[in-house]
Amino acid sequence: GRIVVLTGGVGGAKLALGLCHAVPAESVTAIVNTGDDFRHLGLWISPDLDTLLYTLSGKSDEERGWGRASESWNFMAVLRTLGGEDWFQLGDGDLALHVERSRRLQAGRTLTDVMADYGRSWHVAAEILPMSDQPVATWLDTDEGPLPFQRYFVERRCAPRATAVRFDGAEQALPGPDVIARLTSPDTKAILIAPSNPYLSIDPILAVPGIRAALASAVAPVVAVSPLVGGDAVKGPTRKLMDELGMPATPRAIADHYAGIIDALLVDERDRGAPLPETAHDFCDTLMLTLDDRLRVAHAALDLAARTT
Ligand code: FO1
Ligand code: CA
Repeated sequence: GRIVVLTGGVGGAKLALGLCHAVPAESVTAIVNTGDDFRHLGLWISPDLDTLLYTLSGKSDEERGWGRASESWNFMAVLRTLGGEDWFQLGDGDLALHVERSRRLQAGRTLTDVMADYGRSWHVAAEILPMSDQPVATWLDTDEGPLPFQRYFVERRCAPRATAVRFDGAEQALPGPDVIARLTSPDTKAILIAPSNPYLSIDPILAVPGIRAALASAVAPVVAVSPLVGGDAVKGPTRKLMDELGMPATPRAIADHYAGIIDALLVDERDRGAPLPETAHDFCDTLMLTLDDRLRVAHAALDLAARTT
């Protein structure tokens, strides 16, 4: 059977890699957030798709959490001497990916197509599906005004106070060509929601018309892995954002956020004492530092799914 995982950036890629070792990698489908995508220096950048591609092909920089390992930065260095925009770092190898993707998109190919080709080129057995081939852009309303995601996240380092998150273009977007089929196929044995930021990484996927309904009506059990470890986010602004949007950083709040979609929540064992979901849940050490950790979390999520059917 197929295992489907909804994912954003780093945390999701780690779980996806664990899944590819827990079950045959060719039976894994990742449905990936593209709300972080943006046009920069004339190029189309897809950070979450690329993080997954780099992770599953063994090319990711584990320490930095994005981009390629052993990257060189000549392009950025020269760009800086010309007074070019340097708030968003593009490594030389990474740049090749963006240039070639932009060329193919310009020539009329779809993002789904391009990512499938990239996966084949780099021998990634798992299927990497963009949530949509139409542009959807995550914006944050903040005390400094509205900011596009990368300006908020990278340039402003999440410093502005957020009041709302929006997904521009979501209403007009269609799910990627195979997205609904993978979610609703009788061959799909489990659907996982990665421990990515619910507001910034998973909500954009759910905002694409048809995806939320497909999850709610899916035959396969839907299990989310809580992004909280001991009441805090492992990385990124999850916790700060939850505070600002007035949501307590508890497993119960995560489960409530996914109400109507998930059948069970995998909770970090450090959060045993926190307010827990009233619905099905289980515990596991969800911190994913090593490949063994990723495998353990993947197995725990799949086990919980199997018990939830
Ligand atoms: N994150 C940063 O904090 N600074 C950067 O300069 C940066 C560049 C970058 C380039 C390509 C890419 O695929 C990702 C990049 N990221 C960078 C990470 C990325 O913007 C975010 O971490 C994700 O969008 C969040 O999921
Ligand atoms: Ca269901």
